[in-house]
Amino acid sequence: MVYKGVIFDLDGVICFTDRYHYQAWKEMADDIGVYFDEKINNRLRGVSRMASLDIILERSEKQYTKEEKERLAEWKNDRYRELLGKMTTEDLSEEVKTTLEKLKEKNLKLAIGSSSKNAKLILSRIGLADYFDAISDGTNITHSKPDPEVFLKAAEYLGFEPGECLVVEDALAGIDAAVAGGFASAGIGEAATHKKVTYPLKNFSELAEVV
Ligand code: B16
Ligand code: MG
Repeated sequence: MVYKGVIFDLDGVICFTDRYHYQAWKEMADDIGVYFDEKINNRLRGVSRMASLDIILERSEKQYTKEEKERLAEWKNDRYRELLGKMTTEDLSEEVKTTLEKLKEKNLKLAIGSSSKNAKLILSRIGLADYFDAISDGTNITHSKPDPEVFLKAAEYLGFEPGECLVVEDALAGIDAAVAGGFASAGIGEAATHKKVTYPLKNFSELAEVV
């Protein structure tokens, strides 16, 4: 299959903001006395902010009101954005940079398909503010992964059909979303183990060999 576009998840694919999400959620969970660890954190990959909070609060004995949950999510997001302030262009790996360049040389159009409402801030921290042909993120969707909305919007912004695009993901929920939207997919890390992934990848650079 010859693709016209490639749609990238951000956190866990282009850069590794997952450790900052973990740190901010961990501080919040410790503050309210709720157990939280790396294993629970893995369930938050690709999941929206409020849905992530609901997963963390599964361990809580207290029932939180909508307003209380909004306050907790806001606290976590403020702390997360403070941590994002530490990111620089050094946080973009040579491997990712070189592979993206190779795809551009093949005349592929590149888009972001991320659940994050902080995607544009992250892209600017790592020096990719104007690099992608389209950005679909948490600010333009109402349903997060495994719903395909974020990828359908990315394909629409690129002007291509889902069948003409390849989605690159690190989360199982992201591959579910790609399948639901009619996209081929490439999986990194845990996403490479998904039964329906089109191309299980060992590393990011292998992407240049499959498109
Ligand atoms: P925010 P992705 C996702 O990014 C993260 O994997 C997930 O952990 C996070 O909860 C979600 O973005 C929302 O992020 O709180 O910044 O809006 O993997 O879809 O790029
Ligand atoms: Mg991800």
